[in-house]
Amino acid sequence: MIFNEKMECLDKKGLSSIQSERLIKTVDYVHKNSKFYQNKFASSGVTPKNIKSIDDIVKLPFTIKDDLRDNYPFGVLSQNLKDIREIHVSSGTTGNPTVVGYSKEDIDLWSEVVARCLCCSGAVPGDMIQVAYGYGLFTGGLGLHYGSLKLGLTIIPCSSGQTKRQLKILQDFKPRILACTPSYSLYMAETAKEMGIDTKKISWDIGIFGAEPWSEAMRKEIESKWKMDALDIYGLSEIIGPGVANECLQKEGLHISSDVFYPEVIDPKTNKPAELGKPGELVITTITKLGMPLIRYRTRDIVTMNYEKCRCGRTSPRISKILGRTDDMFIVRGINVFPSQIEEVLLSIEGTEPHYQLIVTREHGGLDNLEVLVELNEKFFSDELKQLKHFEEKIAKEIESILSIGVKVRLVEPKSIERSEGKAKRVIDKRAL
Ligand code: DLL
Repeated sequence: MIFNEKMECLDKKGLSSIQSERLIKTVDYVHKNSKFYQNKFASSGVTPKNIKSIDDIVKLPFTIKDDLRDNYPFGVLSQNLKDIREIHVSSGTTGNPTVVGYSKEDIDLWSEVVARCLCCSGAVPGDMIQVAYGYGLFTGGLGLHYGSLKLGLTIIPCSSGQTKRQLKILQDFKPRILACTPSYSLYMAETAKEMGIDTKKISWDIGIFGAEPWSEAMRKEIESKWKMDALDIYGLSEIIGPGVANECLQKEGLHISSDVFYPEVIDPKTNKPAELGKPGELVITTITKLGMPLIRYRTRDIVTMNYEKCRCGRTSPRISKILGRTDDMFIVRGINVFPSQIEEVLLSIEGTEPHYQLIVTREHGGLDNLEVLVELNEKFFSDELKQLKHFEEKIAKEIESILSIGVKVRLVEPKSIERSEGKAKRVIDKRAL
């Protein structure tokens, strides 16, 4: 089933005309309503008059994550706070998180695009879905929830965690769809095995997995463990949350709702369009949002783009799976982590040196662990073992309060972390993603 055939199967000319009309309207709108964009346009010498069609988008300046952080909390909104109905946040590089505000119309849009994604994955009205993405400030839980309501699914809003309870619900309620991070689905498989559940005989037919990178190899593993179709869903809080793009059952790229999220792929070194089919950074402009529209937002995610019509009948362009990042952000248990966030904590604690390394591993069962190796300075290193333990716990607590995930801190001898003459290697990711 195609949720919005009119928009998802447009011919090139029809799509481009809608995109042009919507871009012109959005540029005009943000120019009238957002001080942030008035200033940005003025400093790059563009006015709404310069934008006559979607092809003129390249004349517009980029928006970056730091813009959101620098204007924390509400400086990028295009509407009064009283017209904002919901607020979500995701991690910033340091200090302030990134805040996103949704108007009533934006929540409707979110519901629509996630409903499209659910249909892409093979969901039909009346199906039961177990939503095991976190509910709360993270966009995963509520995004899948709104889309499921729109499509007419029966929702079990489990949120993440409490794995044994999730598995009991699975056995008793028999949902057809699971939505969570791909790594959590593997962790659930491991727990199910321990509980003696035959994972090949359960009711899930479809898994809607995203919020972190995962490979074809991982797809195969999940599909063989759970005997389901594992589909990829992509999104980011700044744009809307989940619902930006989703694979259809052909599994040949993720359909992006480009009538509402206009995609460009650029070479991050030159900031010019990447050659068609070549990997580059995905840049997205929201062309129908009202609360916090973003112009040419640099996602930092690397993809390739495919404009060919898909065998499923949709003409909406497809992005590849996310191939990497142009920055150093990595994702642990669905939580975005920037090394700079951890560095900031370390620098605020007396006794540590700004030499650290982050080691990410995946347990056999699919659970990710983050270990933080920190150099102590000479003075503190002579302290008693008991005191050092206490110190490790203190650092771990501080980091956990910023990241909201448990980490293991290990203090190491002064000068034991390898020095680099160039870019320091902060993250050692040992997961086979
Ligand atoms: O992760 C939104 C989401 C929730 C997407 C549930 C899918 C399912 P953020 O927390 O803002 O939002 O993180 C956004 O996560 O820029 C990517 O780097 C990464 N990411 C999201 N989906 C995928 C995916 C949500 N399917 C950042 N594959 C993005 C790889 C993904 N990376």
